[in-house]
Amino acid sequence: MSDIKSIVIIPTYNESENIIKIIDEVFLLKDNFNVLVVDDNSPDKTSQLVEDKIPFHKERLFLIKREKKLGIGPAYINGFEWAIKNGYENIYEMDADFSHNPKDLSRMQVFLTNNGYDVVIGSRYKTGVNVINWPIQRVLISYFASWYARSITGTPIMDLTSGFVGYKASVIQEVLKEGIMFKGYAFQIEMKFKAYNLKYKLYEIPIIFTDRIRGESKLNLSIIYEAVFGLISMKFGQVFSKMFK
Ligand SMILES: Nc1nc2c(ncn2[C@@H]2O[C@H](COP(=O)(O)OP(=O)(O)OP(=O)(O)O)[C@@H](O)[C@H]2O)c(=O)[nH]1
Ligand SMILES: [Mg+2]
Repeated sequence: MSDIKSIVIIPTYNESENIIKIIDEVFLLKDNFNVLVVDDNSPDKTSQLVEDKIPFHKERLFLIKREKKLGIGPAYINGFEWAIKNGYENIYEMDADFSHNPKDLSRMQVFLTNNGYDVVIGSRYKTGVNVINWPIQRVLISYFASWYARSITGTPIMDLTSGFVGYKASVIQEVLKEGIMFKGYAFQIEMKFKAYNLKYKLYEIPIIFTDRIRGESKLNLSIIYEAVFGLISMKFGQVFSKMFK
């Protein structure tokens, strides 16, 4: 069991079919992870399920309720600020839909705690393509997105869009100081890009990613546009700021 104060942040929008099961799986791990759910007023009452569970896991389970669906980026930023204020040292991001296997958190914890890394990424593309049940078009789009993000930003990470990541709190603090511009899943690229540019040590561990079985995807075109065009302007921003330093 690890003494490092660690928390898993799970953003949710309509995850009533998954949220209780995934919290239970995290609590079964030996590592003593706490859980913070950040819900954007899900119409399916995801937050009510969490509220009903909190009395059974006082001091381990927490909930932030936001007014409306404002994107995964701002949800995580709220969660990060809360986790830092409450003294967590290792802070994890994980989806609610079981695409990420909670058991991998224990493997990630080893790298973040004992092996001297600052950021540990659960990577679908570290060793080939480890994706289960995604239609081939989806795999190709995701793989291409990762290649595109790597080429534009110059960040040497195979799975830049991964949303299964552990950060040391100090990394998040420094990255937040730089400011985060993206709201959709480009947010995941931006976090890693900024941590890399701040010279933190990033490490990818291979994970097997499984498509969601329950609930619906929230991926839409505006999230994709933000990533495709936003990354170019983010990279330009970095190049210009270096020139005028
Ligand atoms: N709080 C909050 N959570 C969100 C929002 N959008 C997505 N999420 C959550 O973020 C996680 C990832 O979203 P998904 O819908 O699984 O997105 P995805 O993984 O790209 O798409 P699929 O796996 O194909 O369903 C899930 O836990 C969602 O419930 C949002 O606007 N606000
Ligand atoms: Mg998903």
